[in-house]
Amino acid sequence: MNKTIEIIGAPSAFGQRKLGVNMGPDAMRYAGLVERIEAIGHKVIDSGNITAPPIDMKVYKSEQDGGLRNLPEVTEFCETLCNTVDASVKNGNYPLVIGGDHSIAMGTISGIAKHYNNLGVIWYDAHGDLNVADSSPSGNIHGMPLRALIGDGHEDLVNIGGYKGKVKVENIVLIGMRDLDEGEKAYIKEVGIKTYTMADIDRLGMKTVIEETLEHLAECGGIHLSLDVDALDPNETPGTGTTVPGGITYRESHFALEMLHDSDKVTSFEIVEVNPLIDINNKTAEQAVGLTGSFFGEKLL
Ligand code: 6HN
Ligand code: MN
Ligand code: MN
Ligand code: MN
Repeated sequence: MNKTIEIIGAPSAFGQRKLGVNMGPDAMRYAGLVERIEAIGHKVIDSGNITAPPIDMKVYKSEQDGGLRNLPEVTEFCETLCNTVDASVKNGNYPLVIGGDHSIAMGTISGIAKHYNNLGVIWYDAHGDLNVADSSPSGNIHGMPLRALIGDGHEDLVNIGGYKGKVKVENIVLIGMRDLDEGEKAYIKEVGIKTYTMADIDRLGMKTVIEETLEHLAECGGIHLSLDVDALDPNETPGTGTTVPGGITYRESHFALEMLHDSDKVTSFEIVEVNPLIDINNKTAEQAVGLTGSFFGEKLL
């Protein structure tokens, strides 16, 4: 079924320390994002990039132990993104949010969750992004969005969109995990989040992982896919700020997204952490576009 897909560029670099990830949305456009989706037969509305507060380079580059780096900027950015995504769903469009660092998920999902009973979230990432300020090794807010969406963390982050508790732990599936901080490991065990580590993917294969994921989220009123490109192996996919060796292959990721497309269960999509300034010839953005094509139903024959 053809959709009207609204592309919302979310050029945030506030959630981490490497500038360039704010150029991710345009890198994906230059790699042919709009044309690729239109060629499948969908209608595309490119709504451009949402306006980011200015980057204060002195603050951005300053050393800081722990805490919450760029908290006011992250909050302001996510509030704007939340409103944009909310309007997109209200208008009957299919939101495709392109980042930007992963802190933007707090804006995206806050805008989406109120439209569904029990929103499911697939978090395709090397990391859990389940820190709070006290468990964070970096103070980088892109390591915290999923936990804030559940309802833990700084009040400003937890209340983005004017309400708290956007996602329930039982409606989350983590895929691709291979770098979890101690506090994140303890939290996952404590609350029992469904998790597929790289070892699980090796053992079960991606087909079973995606089948079980959809089974786990079968009662959810909608499903959001949050895809951090660092889930993929950095040998193939180098243009991202927090690479971890031993990742998911590009081919396996295509397969996962083809399966999710065929299920017709995923109701919104965001792809994050593409950083063209640390990439090789924009290949990470090109892969992100290729994966997006699979997700929206591209077929060879
Ligand atoms: N991401 N767990 C580490 C931290 O600093 O909290 C890494 C987070 C990476 C976040 O990739 O979206
Ligand atoms: Mn992430
Ligand atoms: Mn990550
Ligand atoms: Mn780590």
